[in-house]
Amino acid sequence: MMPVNKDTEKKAWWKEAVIYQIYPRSFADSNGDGIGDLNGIRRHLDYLEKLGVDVLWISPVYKSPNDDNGYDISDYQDIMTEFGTMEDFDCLLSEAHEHHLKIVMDLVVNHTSDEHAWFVESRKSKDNPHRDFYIWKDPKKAEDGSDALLPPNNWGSCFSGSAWQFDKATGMYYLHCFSKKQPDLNWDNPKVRDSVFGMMDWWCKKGIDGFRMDVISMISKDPSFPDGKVMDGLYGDITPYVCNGPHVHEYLKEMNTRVLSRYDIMTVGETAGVTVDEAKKYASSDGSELNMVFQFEHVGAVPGKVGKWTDEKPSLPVLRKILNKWQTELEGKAWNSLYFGNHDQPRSVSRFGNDSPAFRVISAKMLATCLHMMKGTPYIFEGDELGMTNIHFDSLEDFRDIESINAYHEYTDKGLATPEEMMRYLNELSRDNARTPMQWTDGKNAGFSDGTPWSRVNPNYKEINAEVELADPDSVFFYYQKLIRLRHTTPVIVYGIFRPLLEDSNEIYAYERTLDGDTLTCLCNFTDKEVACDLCSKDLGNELISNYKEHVPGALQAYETRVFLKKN
Ligand code: TEU
Ligand code: CA
Repeated sequence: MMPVNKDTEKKAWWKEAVIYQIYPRSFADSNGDGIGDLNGIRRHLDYLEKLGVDVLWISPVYKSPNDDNGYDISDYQDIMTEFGTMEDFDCLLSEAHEHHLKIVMDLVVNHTSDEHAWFVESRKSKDNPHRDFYIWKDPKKAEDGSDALLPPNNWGSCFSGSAWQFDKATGMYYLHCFSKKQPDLNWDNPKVRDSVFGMMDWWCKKGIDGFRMDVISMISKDPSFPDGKVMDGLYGDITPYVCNGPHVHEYLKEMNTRVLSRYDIMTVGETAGVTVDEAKKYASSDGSELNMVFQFEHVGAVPGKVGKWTDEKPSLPVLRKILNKWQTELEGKAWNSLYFGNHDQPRSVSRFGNDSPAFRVISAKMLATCLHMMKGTPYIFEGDELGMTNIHFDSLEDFRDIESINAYHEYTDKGLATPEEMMRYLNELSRDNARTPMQWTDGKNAGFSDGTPWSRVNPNYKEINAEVELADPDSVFFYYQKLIRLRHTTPVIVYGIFRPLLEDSNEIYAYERTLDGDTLTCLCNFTDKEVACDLCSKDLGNELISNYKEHVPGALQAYETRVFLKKN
């Protein structure tokens, strides 16, 4: 393929940016109620500007009963009580801009809360003007002739149980792909699209800088609502019938025309079930839908023992095959997002690196390098810049996440996993691992709150916290700062073509990037052993960054990464 130089590849600020995800509930508590809030974020804008990131993606801050920690919205144009007020938000937005930080909001419009006014109306009667804002179906008759009322099909919710909830008032079921307090909106109804687009425009007029779109690949369902393949002997798999549905691209093109294209904003779709071919549509470089999408193949690389749940870690060959596919097959057609962690995933150093005291720092730096030297927009999840790790809970009572708690009960009640197995799986994969309070200092509650934190602080906050890392030039924090600076000053990192190297190695992830005759080479040892590396002995140019000061000729030390740049 002809090397694409940065002039032919359309340049854009969101291609050159580094995004930092904030989960407000866990970031910083300003009023001592144990829950993070908007004013807590405002207190740390200097920290975020020092790190060097360009954009803050803030998980939902809208009014919500918090059945799913804000991903169940009851008023899109008001702020959740625990997080503060709209005035607090307006201050955060203007102060972020003063700190050269853009703000991207989390748009959750596949579903609302069941406490949203639209749903309160919709469930009142079959002829309510808002009835068709949601997906209502008649019960199915039992095959045994009894008068038992059954759900319209066998679909299972992502949060366990049936995806259908019977509503006595009108004797019908409504669809909820997530919790029963998260009824799915009916995007086939133009009034839903009008209402959503109007709300989006209202936020854009406030001056926000973009949207992360929650499960946006699920907004168009298969109209026949067929039974799915039964999983674990429980419920039907909804993925083929709710992801990448018949009208999803039509609706996103409409969203683009009516809202997105009118503002200089960035958009990233969280596209559960997306394939490379679908991503070429969602994130097409023709700009007709979104700028980029999150894919889930690498974080879901290990098949679950029950559902998604396992304590097995992905191998390097499996991880590399997936990431290389996304790097090479989107080239010139669509833009990648790059992430290892977020509020739904375990901590990346625990999942993909090695969080033991001997290797946590070195492997966190290696993982970050492997990701940040790739082509696409990198996302940093709060605390990953410190090398924060999974927490270990001994009791189910310590967990807070609806997905984890429901899964534990469903799989143990049905005898599909023992309590011990489920506790192992939860400690490996639970979303609570990412939602422990941000570790700011080695003081009370890691400096997160003066009150009792809503979720337990990781006991390792004494060693792992922002304060100690800001005093250590060799910390993970300053390593991330250097990676971000490199991206801001080295065009080949942003626009260079990706080419895999050493594709058969079980230990080393290697690739190169080329642009206008510049060649960057990235080498990452994913193991805790020194491994031979002939590539290291070649003339690859100047070393841009490494997580070791001393090197072994012809080898990579445990979790060693080295990046070289050979200028044209
Ligand atoms: O997540 C969508 C999604 O697919 C989740 O099921 C996620 O992949 C899974 O939890 C990983 O194991 C989005 C939000 O990111 C998540 O926080 C919400 O709970 C969910 O949608 C519903 O809004
Ligand atoms: Ca608070």
